[in-house]
Amino acid sequence: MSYYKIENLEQYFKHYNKSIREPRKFWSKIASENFTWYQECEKVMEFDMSEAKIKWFVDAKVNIVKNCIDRHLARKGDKTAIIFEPNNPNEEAQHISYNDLYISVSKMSNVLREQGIKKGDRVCIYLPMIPELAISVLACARIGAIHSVVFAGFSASAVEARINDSACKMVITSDGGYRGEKTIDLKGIIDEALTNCPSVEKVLVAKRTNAEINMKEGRDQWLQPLVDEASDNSVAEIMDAEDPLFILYTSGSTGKPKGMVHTTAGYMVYTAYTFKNVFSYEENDVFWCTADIGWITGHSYILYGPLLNGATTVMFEGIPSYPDFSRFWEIIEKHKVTQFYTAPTAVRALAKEKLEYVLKFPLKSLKVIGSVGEPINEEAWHWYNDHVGGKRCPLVDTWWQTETGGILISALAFITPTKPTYASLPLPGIQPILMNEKRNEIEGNQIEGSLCIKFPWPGIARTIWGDHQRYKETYFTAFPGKYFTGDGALRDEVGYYRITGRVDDVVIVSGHNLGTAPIEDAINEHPAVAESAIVGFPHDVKGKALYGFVILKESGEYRDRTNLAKEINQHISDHIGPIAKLDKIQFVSGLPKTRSGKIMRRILRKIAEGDYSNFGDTSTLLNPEIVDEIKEGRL
Ligand code: 6R9
Repeated sequence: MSYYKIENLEQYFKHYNKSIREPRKFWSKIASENFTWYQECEKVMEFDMSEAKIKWFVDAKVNIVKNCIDRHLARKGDKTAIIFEPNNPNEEAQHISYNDLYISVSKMSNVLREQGIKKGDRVCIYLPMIPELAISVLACARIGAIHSVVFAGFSASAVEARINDSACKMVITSDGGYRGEKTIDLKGIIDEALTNCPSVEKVLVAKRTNAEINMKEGRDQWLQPLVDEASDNSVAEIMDAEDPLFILYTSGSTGKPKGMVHTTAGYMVYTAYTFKNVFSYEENDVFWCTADIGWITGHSYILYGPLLNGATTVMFEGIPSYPDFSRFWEIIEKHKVTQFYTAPTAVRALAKEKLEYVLKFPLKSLKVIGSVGEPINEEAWHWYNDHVGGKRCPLVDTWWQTETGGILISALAFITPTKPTYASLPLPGIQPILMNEKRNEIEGNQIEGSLCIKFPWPGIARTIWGDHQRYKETYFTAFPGKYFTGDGALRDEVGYYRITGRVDDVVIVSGHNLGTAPIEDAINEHPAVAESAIVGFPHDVKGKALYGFVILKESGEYRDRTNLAKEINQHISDHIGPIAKLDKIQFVSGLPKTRSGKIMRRILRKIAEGDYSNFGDTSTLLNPEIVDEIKEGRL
């Protein structure tokens, strides 16, 4: 019996039980039957959760790109691997076949080698959603270089911090990027970032907007001439199962971003398996995930998961509102998309517009629709299900994280009955548990608690780049020996999970994880600011928006508060990126703090929400009087 594809609900339970009783047998069979290995593993797994040490497919040898591309060539070399849909609908879409992709990636990998990149070197990729982005990622993986894709909406100082954290040797960027009607000066941002990045030796620049840019002699080169010259014969590097594949940064509870490290074999097996089962991908389907490859969703479900399954995957450069609000639906129609995977924030934004935008298109090609990034509220769920899915496509609400590599809790299309706002059941291999405040597991159903996972799965991140101690402390110490997700969840009467949101200092704005600490650090650097605290509050499109409480320095120099608020937002935009701007800023004379000096954010959250009903226990506050002041001054 093969475990790779689950065919029905009964089989799901069977596979699930097998994966829990005999995880090693379960995953080794999947790994061995569905991938090409230079050498299979000696031992399926090894772990010590209290030390946060996890290994999968120990001593196996593999190259993920051989599995994404080379092994498909004999049977489907002419099949489209990537459909590139440009920002401007009048520019022709590109259909990149598996043969084309093989050649482009091979050439690019030789360019990297010629420029001195070797196995284990870090390469920062700061590109818009153009084919060069996919090709660069895969070229790194082909030669064993560790890619660190930085979302091309991050500011110079955010890129700089990420480049320096992992000492990248090279940056791959472009002369610019298109975003709706705007163009973005990516090379200018890189130039600014690189004034302070000693590790970077080379910058390769793809052409996209033909903008005038500076090329620094000895450092910067145009990519295309190098690719034209390069050979398309590139031997893939033989990688150890646990060699790092990539680093991807995510926000944390301190100002420093966490470079999550994913390794080769476990990530490969897990993304391929989850892609196949959650979306029920069949040959000839056209899969479209609207995320950016700068986020984990793009890594796992635009590139690796689909390509590992020999699928056709759509890569869209633009935004849902350009040239108008029907762009997504037009693209589905144009490319006959069968699986569509997007974020609740996009659904809510589109649901606000006239219904004609979506009703104009029959969307008959669609078979499955998916949601990811944050909890999907009931209203958005129904709008998406009724108007996009036509009430006939299963809506899979997929819960997972940068750290988990792939989807952990989700319905499987056509198999698991869906329930609005519920991610539903864990995938095989995943053992979710809910913990109470006393740090004990709460058993049974109809309960709510902090969501932990009690046994490793192949796709889990292995460490934080350069800081294993932080990895251990962030994920494995709150509930010793368990992986703590940072999310709260409830389990209903039949065992379905509903994710209720973050229980830590991360706010999800339009599907982007924003740690409050780095934003506070950025605000506090403004010369007028003494201290600040950020919380999330409900927003009908973004899900959550940011509310900042700011204490000014005494000097009194800054009397024009409207301007000051603008300056603070500009400061955030420069330090982190426009996504982290505050929707509301309230100037206060103090913040509610405990005797140990911790800001009591739960009170600020309630004030930001306009809910003064129950502040809970405030007896540990050092300055309870401040609560009334803030409440009365609420904007
Ligand atoms: C894949 C991704 C992770 C956080 C996660 C949770 C939230 C993601 C969700 C969801 C409810 C879903 N989240 N999917 N919450 N339902 N279907 O988004 O990774 O950017 O690291 O964010 O996103 O709070 O902890 P990442």
